[in-house]
Amino acid sequence: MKHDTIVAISTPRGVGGIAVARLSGDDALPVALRHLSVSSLESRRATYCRFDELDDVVAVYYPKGYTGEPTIEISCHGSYYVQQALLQSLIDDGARMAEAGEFTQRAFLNGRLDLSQAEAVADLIDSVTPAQHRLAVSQLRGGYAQKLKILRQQLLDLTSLLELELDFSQEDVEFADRTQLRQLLAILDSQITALLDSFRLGNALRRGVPVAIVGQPNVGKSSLLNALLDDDRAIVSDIPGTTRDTIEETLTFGGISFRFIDTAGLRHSTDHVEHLGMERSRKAVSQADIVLYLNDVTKPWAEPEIDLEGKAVIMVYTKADLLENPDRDGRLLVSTKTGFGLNELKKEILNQFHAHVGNNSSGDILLSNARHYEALKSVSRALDAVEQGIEGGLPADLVAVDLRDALYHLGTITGEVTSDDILGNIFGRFCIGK
Ligand SMILES: Nc1nc2c(ncn2[C@@H]2O[C@H](COP(=O)(O)OP(=O)(O)OP(=O)(O)O)[C@@H](O)[C@H]2O)c(=O)[nH]1
Ligand SMILES: [Mg+2]
Repeated sequence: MKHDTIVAISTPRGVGGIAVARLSGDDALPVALRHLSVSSLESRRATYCRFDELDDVVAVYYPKGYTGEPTIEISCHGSYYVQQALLQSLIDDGARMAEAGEFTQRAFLNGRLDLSQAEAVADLIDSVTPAQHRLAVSQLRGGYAQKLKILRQQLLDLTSLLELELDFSQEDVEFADRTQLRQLLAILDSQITALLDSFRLGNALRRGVPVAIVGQPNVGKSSLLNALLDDDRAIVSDIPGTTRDTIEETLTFGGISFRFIDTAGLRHSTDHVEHLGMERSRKAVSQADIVLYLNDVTKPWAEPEIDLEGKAVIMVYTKADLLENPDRDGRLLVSTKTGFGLNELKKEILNQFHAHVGNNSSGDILLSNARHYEALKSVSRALDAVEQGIEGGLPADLVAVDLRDALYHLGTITGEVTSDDILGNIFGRFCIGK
């Protein structure tokens, strides 16, 4: 198959000291050489030369680059004009503008990366915190792919055990070795369950740990969000019921991203819109890992009228500046007016994160991608059907159908099985030049 030659600027949009244009495809070298002031490029060596009359550049030729195809990277001065003119010259000469994610898609199609690794490239590019970076790197470099490979091998072992059985089915033998089948199933099941369980942490690290701020109206929820962000993000007023909709903002501390969700105050109200808001508050709590339950320290304690089952709850007493004698009495006191207690609150949030969300049974390997999570759930369902089939004495060929189903879903993670829809969805999210 011949690969047409694609080109894009791979550095961020805008003006910079330098910009890098990437050219990939079968004709990448001849196309580039027509514009460079040298007659050849040594492989993997930086060559200082001129690009037409446009700019002094540094060109590097990779016979098999990131995409697995001949690739040229040209570093030019990062002016808007130089970038555009350089691109245009290469396009006029037969290269085509790359689509979003097309370099990485080619790397996948040419077998340089599996699909989960290609997705990790996107995560790596997007990573902001050390935790996100660690997740992406571990998914990119092996550990994760290795784990999936082992699962796949175990599934294949199961299949061949079953097929052995199929071969003998005319002779009406029982499953050759049911205990072995069951053992393998149990091992697979526990590994998949551990991975599925790790998604809570993986997803929290990747997307930010959801922290809901709840409490009665006027206790200072929106003020707390603003104080944490150091920004006037949410409307604050002394009118109870100010916040109607949930407001979400991300803040990073202790190497972890937290998604703070300010919610509508909880109270009995006949106002329709306020009711809708409180519905959203409940939903925010149900999806949160950590809940900050706020109470105005000058008011009597109000029992939370919301289901906090299974959540890490931090009781926070607000408006500490209004206390004449700020006696902590073991309570977590904060004031958004003076900033009192905010650092302590952050520390407590980190503690709760490590105690309740940050523990993980599947070792270093975390599931952080929602697509993989759904696929693994399907694998798990198919394996349940296999188990039931075996227990129920179903013929081996019917059990094999469920087993193939499990293999299919596992294959969608790494890309042994793909559809254009899946690929379009994944690579469409990249930006151009990646
Ligand atoms: N003295 C003092 N007042 C505060 C503090 N935090 C908030 N307030 C005041 O309390 C009132 C309510 O604050 P909000 O942040 O809007 O309260 P809320 O919990 O978001 O209220 P709803 O959105 O109505 O549920 C405002 O008048 C704030 O100025 C504080 O730390 N000290
Ligand atoms: Mg509010």
